[in-house]
Amino acid sequence: GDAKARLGIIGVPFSKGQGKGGVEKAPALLREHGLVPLLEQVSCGQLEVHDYGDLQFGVDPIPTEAPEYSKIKNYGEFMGCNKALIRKVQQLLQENDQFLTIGGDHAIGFGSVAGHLQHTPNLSLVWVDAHADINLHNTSESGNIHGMPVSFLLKELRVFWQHAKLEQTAPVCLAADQLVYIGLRDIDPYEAYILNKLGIRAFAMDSVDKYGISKIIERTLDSLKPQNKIHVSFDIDALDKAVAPSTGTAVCAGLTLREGISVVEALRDTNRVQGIDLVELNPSLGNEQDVNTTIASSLEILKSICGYKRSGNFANIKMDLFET
Ligand code: 4U7
Ligand code: MN
Ligand code: MN
Ligand code: MN
Repeated sequence: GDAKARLGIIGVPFSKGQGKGGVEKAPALLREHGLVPLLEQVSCGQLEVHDYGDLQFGVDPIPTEAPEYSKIKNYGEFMGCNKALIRKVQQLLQENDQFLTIGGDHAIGFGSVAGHLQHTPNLSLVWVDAHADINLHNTSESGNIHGMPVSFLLKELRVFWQHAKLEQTAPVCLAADQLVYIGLRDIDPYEAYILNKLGIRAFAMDSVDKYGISKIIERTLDSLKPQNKIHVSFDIDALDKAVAPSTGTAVCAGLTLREGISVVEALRDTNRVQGIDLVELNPSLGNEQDVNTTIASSLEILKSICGYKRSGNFANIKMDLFET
């Protein structure tokens, strides 16, 4: 119909999931670079963008009955922020057709997806990242919780987070067969074990090289239940360092910008993408040119998810040049 679709945006200036400051500045910076009008333009007026500003959040207590949780850095900050985000995402989905969460580090992937699941239990998750972010408190070498959000989401891994009281915070889980990874190239040994044990579809960069991105996209779409909505969690470090240098855990030999765009275009064209995260852009890292390059790549990815067509778009023009 003629009704415009509504996109709600929430900034989440959270940086405690890892050790490097600066990632909390990304939401304000992307707004300064015209994020909102840009997304309205690319959709040729078919998308109404509503910016909800930045999330406000506090700190949760660390469960005293689980001393091992103090090994995780900033667990209380993580839970405080994600509880607020879980509530906010449900509000965004009540008031909009789609939502975009701008990080912040990837620790917020937990709250963004958990809030989405709460509104829409029939959900598939595409995690575009150099990393699997599926560590448990007892497998993480770094203790950085931005390397763990996926493990809080999966039904099969709930047993490892007994003291997190996830049945209260995030009662709806994701099933491992509705998770697909694209872009992986830095997986910790225990993460590899978990992926293997749960049979999770993980298209690492060697698969991208072997089969080409279009085959990977095809296989990704094949594995998502057709009746499900889709959440795309895009860690900017999925992209190659050449196009996304300003990020906290950059890894060489990543997706080209074109491969990243192809992935999100294909997902967008399903018309089932309901939630999006863009995380890990850190403007305090690298020189001015690095920062500008990473901002530009982030905006290209978001443009494409929100409807920009490289092949051109005349769907919404009013005038017929050829009428007689
Ligand atoms: B990101 C790491 F050890 N796996 O757990 C860890 F390699 O959100 C990296 O994808 C995590 O950027 C990266 O600390 C988290 C490490
Ligand atoms: Mn709704
Ligand atoms: Mn990540
Ligand atoms: Mn990453």
